[in-house]
Amino acid sequence: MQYTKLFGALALAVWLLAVSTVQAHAPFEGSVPKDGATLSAEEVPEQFELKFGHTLRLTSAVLRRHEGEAVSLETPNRPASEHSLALPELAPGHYVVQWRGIAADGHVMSGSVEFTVAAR
Ligand SMILES: [Cu+2]
Repeated sequence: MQYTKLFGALALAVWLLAVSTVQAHAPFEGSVPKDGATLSAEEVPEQFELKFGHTLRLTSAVLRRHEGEAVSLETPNRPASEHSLALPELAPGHYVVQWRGIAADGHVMSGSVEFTVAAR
């Protein structure tokens, strides 16, 4: 009986921890351009947008061109659920944006988005 109660209390504690952790995170909800997108030369964006389910402070975002140099994108140093980053002029090629941020609960998050700018 005692063991059953103890086990039940432990299971509840683990479940509550799991639920609070999931809710506290700032889930990645997408970007513009989308991951895997292929853009025509006419669609080349001037901004890179990131969207999260909760507020997150972006600490860095780096744009890399395939076999090319890495460029740091300026990140607004404030918590927000949507971020819009100015892009340099993009020549045709394959690009990767690697971002890092800190969610409101202090968890470090990171991810990357790849897209291609097609040649004319
Ligand atoms: Cu978290």
